[in-house]
Amino acid sequence: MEYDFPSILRRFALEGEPRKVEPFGSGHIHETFAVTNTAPGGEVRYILQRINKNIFPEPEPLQENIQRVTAHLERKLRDRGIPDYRNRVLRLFPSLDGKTYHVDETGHFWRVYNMIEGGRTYDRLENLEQAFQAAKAFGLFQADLQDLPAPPLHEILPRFHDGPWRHQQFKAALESDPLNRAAKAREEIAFLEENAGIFQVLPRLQAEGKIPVRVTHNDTKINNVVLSDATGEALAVIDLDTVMPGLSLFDFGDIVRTTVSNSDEDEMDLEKVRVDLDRFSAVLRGFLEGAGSFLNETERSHLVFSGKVITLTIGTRFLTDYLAGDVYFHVHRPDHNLHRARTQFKLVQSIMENEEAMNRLVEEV
Ligand code: GN1
Ligand code: MG
Repeated sequence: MEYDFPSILRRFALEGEPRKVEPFGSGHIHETFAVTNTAPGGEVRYILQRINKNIFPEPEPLQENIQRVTAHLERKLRDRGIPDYRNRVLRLFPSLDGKTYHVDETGHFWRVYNMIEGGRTYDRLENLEQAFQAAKAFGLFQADLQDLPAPPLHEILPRFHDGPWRHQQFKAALESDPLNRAAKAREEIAFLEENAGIFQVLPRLQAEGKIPVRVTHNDTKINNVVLSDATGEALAVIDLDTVMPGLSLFDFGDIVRTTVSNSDEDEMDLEKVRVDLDRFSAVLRGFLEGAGSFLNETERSHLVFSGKVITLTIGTRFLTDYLAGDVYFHVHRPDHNLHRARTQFKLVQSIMENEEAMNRLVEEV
């Protein structure tokens, strides 16, 4: 897609003049670009995003959430005396009409963030230290938002991690099977139907008042944290569209999903998709270092379970989107969403096989 970047960028109050705009990152939802501006003091880089309005039709509540969350985080970092605190958090740049976004002639909306400098994201982690640091960053992120002042954040994507609801959506897609794809996904469909009982557990505990709703990130895939090139520590947690009220466990679960196997989300060689206990131990220790102080007993005892249920949930969403015709997640090859679902389900299987050993690790920390 071709965009008139200069005219879009002119709508925002930025330093200098645009020199270069390039596609950036590996997100499945928005279109993301790195912008390099030439300014009197040197080059300044920004992140420009065109929001996927099929998924986020309303800019106001979305941007309001992000503005509140980032301002809160920035204040905390500053009060802790962190010298480069402005590079440790995403900051929204205002548009010329004083909003945190700009709507173009086609009705799409755009936003601009600072580029987190001196680090990068990883779709697949390279070592245990990275796993520890990334998980710790997500734990601290939750900790820092525990005292976000009222009112509650908008529920931007209602029922986002609601497993029973995701299962219903899957059944509806299977029922209509508009592209006759179900035949190709028979094994995955069978796996899901066999294991759908898993979805009932957390909603029940929540209804019984055993698991509280907190402010959570809700998309803690490992490439949503920027790690420093120099020190390896986390610089900032990014991708804040789904920060809203949620269960802490879902955040830990998605960390588990995207770290414990040394393989990609769409890995074709299923042999490679399996739990590495050292990786699990690293993310467990990291997350608890950040969030350990406020998790209750029920949350602690479901940490391993959360990895299983969120992996099943995201796998269900990939499978549903495959059946529906790839209408939600960007795809880059034929049957991509089916491959993603298959990989998730293989990982669920591996978590089940390692569940006892993983739970022992939880008891040990
Ligand atoms: C999407 O935006 P991105 O690519 O970080 C999705 C997550 C899924 C993830 C799977 C708003 O995350 O829920 O877990 O893909 N985000 C949204 O890779 O649906
Ligand atoms: Mg992302």
